[in-house]
Amino acid sequence: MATVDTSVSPPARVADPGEGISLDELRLAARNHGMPLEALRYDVTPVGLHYLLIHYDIPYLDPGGWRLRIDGHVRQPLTLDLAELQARPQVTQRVTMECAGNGRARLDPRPISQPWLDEAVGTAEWTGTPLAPLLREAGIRDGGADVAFTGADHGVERGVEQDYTRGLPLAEALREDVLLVHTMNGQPLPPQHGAPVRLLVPGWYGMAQVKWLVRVSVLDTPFQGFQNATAYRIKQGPDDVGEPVTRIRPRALMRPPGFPDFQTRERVVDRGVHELIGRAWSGRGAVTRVEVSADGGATWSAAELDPQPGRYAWRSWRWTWHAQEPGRHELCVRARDAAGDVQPVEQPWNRQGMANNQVQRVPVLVR
Ligand SMILES: Nc1nc2c(c(=O)[nH]1)N[C@H]1C(S)=C(S)[C@@H](COP(=O)(O)O)O[C@H]1N2
Ligand SMILES: [Mo]
Repeated sequence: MATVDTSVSPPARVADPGEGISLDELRLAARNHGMPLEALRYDVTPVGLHYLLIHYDIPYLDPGGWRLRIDGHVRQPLTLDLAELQARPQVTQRVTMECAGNGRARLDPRPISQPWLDEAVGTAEWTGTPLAPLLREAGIRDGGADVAFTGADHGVERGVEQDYTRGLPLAEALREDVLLVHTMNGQPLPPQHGAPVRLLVPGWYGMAQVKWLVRVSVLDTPFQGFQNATAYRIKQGPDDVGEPVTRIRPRALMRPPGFPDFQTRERVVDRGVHELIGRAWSGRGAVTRVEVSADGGATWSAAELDPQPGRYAWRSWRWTWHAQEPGRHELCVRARDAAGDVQPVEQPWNRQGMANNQVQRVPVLVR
């Protein structure tokens, strides 16, 4: 891959002590919006309220001219157009997707990147055709290791010019629930979510869900591209190799109660009884418990859970808050999953702010 002058494309860094959000971070935040937390009320997030993360520009792909190439370490490379993909068996799955950088802007020191607070999440009904039968038709040769998925979008990141490409272990790519999707909530995939076709890998953080997909290539060596080897890793120091970011860690969010102040978005509620509602999810095992604290995390009690609507879809929860004492309070919520993982109260800091699932804190004024 070509490299570009680092005065155009700076290296990764963390903010200096007290350094505020820059125009660069604001520009990223304005392009890549979160899901407004009041949208936690919907089982399936309306398309325009689903979060968005786009590394470069949204490419324009004419659906009539779009082709998907399946090649690499296979016996018979394939090329498909959209009609052929849609003529294959179709599956619809409700899946919660979350950006691996969710929560990053709350870390101290703050990794400079897309400055998410808590809202980089959404749940959609995705329709498409399973990838595994297509890979079997292409005939994976012995020694297949990873599958590389390439989007039509092009840019430069920390000096490395690239088409957005992610590698996935072959065993994950062959899961029956991994889909090539063309439909979101019953509508054709919109441009910002990857039209005409994206990859769906239920349970994995967003970076694996490659949009504007044009090439699927089986590799006989581990994928070493930028988005796997450099970007999506959990590391402490700038030169650490780190651990790859894979499946979504458990997280719960609440719909903030009452009404907000315009500028600070601090909540105001009347003294009395309030039903708190929200959602919880994990890509590592079903959500087994959600706990709420009305005193900033000093004491916790269990929320009531609805049934899990599909293995990789968020689960709804509710908890009754007796807001007796006028004044300022802090509400918190945390989830636990079947793998025994529970959200940390203290920040799980890492240098790129990846897979950070510290508990949500919602300041509320009771009047
Ligand atoms: N081709 C391509 N695919 C991509 C991205 C991208 O920039 N280019 N961003 C990834 C990241 S980091 C996330 S979190 C999800 C976001 O998907 P959404 O915008 O549909 O919510 O898309 C992933 N797929
Ligand atoms: Mo992301």
